[in-house]
Amino acid sequence: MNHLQKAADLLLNAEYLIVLTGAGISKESNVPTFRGKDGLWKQYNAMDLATPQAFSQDPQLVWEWYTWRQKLIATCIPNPAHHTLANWEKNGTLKSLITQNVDGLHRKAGSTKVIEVHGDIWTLKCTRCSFHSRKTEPAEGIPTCPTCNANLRPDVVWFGESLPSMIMDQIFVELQKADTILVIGTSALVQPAASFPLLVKRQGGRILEVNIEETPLTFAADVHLSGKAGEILPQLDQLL
Ligand code: BV8
Ligand code: ZN
Repeated sequence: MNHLQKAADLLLNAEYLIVLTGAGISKESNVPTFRGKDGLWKQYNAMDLATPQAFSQDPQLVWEWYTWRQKLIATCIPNPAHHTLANWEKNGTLKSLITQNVDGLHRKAGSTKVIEVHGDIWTLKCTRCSFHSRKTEPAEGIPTCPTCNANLRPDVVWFGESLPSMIMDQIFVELQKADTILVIGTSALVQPAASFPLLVKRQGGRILEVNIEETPLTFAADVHLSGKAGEILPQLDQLL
């Protein structure tokens, strides 16, 4: 039996299917990945920009990078992989979707049960008070707080920052219920997200992986589907 059919059978027999996505699912929407050959971090070092230290040292540089990404993401549209997952939510195949992406493309495709573990690139929060807001236009310069005038920052999770506890609680509820996790387009390097599939495995669940290359998770996958998410997800959908 080929891998695709085996994966489809596992999806059909799943009682509680959840999905974990990374930057690879948005690659075919022209959102650059982080670590691929044309990855975002290639031009910049992740540790130079997506950290609280970088922001306090040079908020201008960090905001230039986020504004550049916002402008890029504003022109991107969901691809067939995002649409397939949105349809699977509607027809009950998929119970919840955990994404590491901050590009909002799952919501744009119509998914609603989305847990954005690293936040949303369009949201801002104050570096001093509790002010928080969401923009649809890219930032200009360093936005300041209308309440206390301090610098605003992107409300995303940077390296060295822990994920919001409310988000972690939601994730553990989903992981405990899951008997199957479909992992799409992540290099499985960033913690704690990279460990989520292993938690499902440890409780007797199955891991399906869709990626154009092998990752540190491939050894634990029950099925590894090698290829582009935008092509494989519709093929899987045909078999369900
Ligand atoms: C935490 C949000 C602790 C912002 C991001 C050693 C040194 C320093 C730190 C650490 C360390 N060891 C562990 C850490 C902790 C660190 C970490 O994991 N570092 C790694 C890199 C070693 N983690 C953290 O700091 C996390 N917090 O641990 O807190 C703590 C605990 C308690 C109290 C206080 C603190 C926070 C991590 C979150 C960082 N924020 N982004 C922003 O986006 O601007 S991470 C960033 O990487 C993105 O969110 C991205 O999603 C994420 C993961 O990358 P991927 O999504 O996997 O993307 P990538 O490009 O890597 O891979 C793409 C994949 O797709 C590839 O496999 C490719 O083959 C595939 N692909 C490409 N095209 C396709 C495809 N697949 C299918 N189809 C295609 N067409
Ligand atoms: Zn403020």
